[in-house]
Amino acid sequence: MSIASVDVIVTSPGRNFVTLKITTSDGIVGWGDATLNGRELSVASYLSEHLASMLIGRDEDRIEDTWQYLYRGAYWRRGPVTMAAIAAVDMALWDIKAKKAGMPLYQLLGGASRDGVRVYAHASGTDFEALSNAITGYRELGFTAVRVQTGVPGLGQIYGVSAAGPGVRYDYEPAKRSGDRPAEETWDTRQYLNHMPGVFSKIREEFGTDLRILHDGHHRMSPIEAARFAKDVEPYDLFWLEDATPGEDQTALRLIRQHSTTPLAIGEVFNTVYDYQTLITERLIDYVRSAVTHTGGITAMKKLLDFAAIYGIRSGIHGPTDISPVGMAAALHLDLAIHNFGIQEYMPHNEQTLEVFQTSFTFDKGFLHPGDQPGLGVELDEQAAGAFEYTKAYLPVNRLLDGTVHDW
Ligand code: CS2
Ligand code: MG
Repeated sequence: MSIASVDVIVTSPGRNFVTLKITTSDGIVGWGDATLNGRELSVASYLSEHLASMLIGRDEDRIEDTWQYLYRGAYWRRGPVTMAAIAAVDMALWDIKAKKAGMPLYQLLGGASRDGVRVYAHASGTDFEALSNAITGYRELGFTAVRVQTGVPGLGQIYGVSAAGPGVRYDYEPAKRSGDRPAEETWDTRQYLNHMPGVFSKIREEFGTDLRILHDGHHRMSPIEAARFAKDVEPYDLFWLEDATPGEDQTALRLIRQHSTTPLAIGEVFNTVYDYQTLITERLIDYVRSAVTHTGGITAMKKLLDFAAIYGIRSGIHGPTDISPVGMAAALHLDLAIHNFGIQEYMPHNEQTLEVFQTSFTFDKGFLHPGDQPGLGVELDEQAAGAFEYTKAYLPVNRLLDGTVHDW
């Protein structure tokens, strides 16, 4: 058997997705997610223009060799575009291997280490009342963990808070179809630092101590601001503070660690284990945030999470709606199998997306399970996909009140 065809499918059921389809000479199909929010066509062309031809005729079972061939053979290694392309190939080959074995992928990764995968939902609100309603709604759905994002008085539309208004389940889509340039948002860290501790205090008062509360700083604080924030929120027992400061400046987290025991999560914008080397070996983080789709696939993520396990660091795989159901399924199979599982992000995809991607993972009382279909358990309906044409969309650009460009 060998790889007979490689196809790249770009579709936009509510938001843009790039999916790789690999078909073997025996007609077995594997799917891989290659979605990079705001830069989708770069990955689509990397796959169709540069990788597809070199995959034809390769033995689909040689997953590790293919990974090394694509990583080292590129010469220009690492980076979000390259690693998303390699991830899609890797996911599709693991999908094929598990289908050939007649097993769900997690069985090939060591079998289940738990009965289900604890997930967290995105609760947000422009003000506390809306936020409280959203948290209540998610708790009624059985969630035991929520990420909390809220408006900051005096600031307009900010990260993580749906412009569509409050609700238990809304489609917060950060990428905007804003024509030929990104939309712009404004930000003021000082108002944010002064506002948020009071929000967490009110949440603990209203919802008690058992609820796991997560918060995403989204790369916006300086190291000392992040150290202050992590210290200020310590009494509210966050499950994690995410992207407190731009994570590529790995040693900056030493300062946060000196001031607080608030657990830290970083890595959704990383794409190889090398982005984590200091963070993991110095135990500067508690959770690894990468998405399977952005970090070279299942082969690379398993190695990264096994490396993290040696240092007592757990998984917190990235799972927003800009990771497709294929990428989400890959995360769930890893989540079920690895020992050092932490938590899984879960933003439910909208109805249009689920018209295109037939999934088999299930939600029950705050936990997901990948299902026991052979492979990843997700199939793409190409006819349905053809009905949703790609539309350019950009993540916003963020500016401070004085106009200085800032991390979004
Ligand atoms: C966010 C992401 O889910 C998260 O933790 O940081 O939703 C991020 O904003 C998007 O993936 C950007 O495309
Ligand atoms: Mg995040």
